[in-house]
Amino acid sequence: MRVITFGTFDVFHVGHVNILERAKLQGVHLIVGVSSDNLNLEKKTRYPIYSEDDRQHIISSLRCVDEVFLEQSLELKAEYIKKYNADILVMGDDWQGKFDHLKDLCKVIYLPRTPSVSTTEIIEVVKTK
Ligand code: C2G
Repeated sequence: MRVITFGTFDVFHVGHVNILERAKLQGVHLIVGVSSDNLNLEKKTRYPIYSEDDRQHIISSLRCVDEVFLEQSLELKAEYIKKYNADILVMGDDWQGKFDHLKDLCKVIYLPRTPSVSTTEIIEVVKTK
């Protein structure tokens, strides 16, 4: 089974490792769409701290990850699922229900987020030190 997941993975932290390792366990091949810098500007109205090249580099170095590509638009999930032949889409449960319309293309699974860790909080803590 081929698993696909998406995310920015900025200021990489343990919550990111946890979701990627658990995504991999759903199948045998894990494909990760790393959100582009421009997509983040649209979504979070700021550029990520780490560039899209560095974020892709970090994700592709992980043992649980088999393939990485740049996610250029949130609207292209169906195209990416088809292009990469994914059987399962995994997302964190902050996206619960948001991708149910893709269920006729592949299985959609939402996994619980790791509590008490987020990039936004890390940035805030570092700012005040
Ligand atoms: N995550 C997690 N636990 C945390 C923080 C993040 O499980 N404490 C998960 C999120 O649920 C997501 C993945 O890690 O599945 C990446 O998180 P983000 O980098 O915040 O990505 P996001 O903004 O959710 O982007 O096309 C979809 C979007 O690009 C997803």
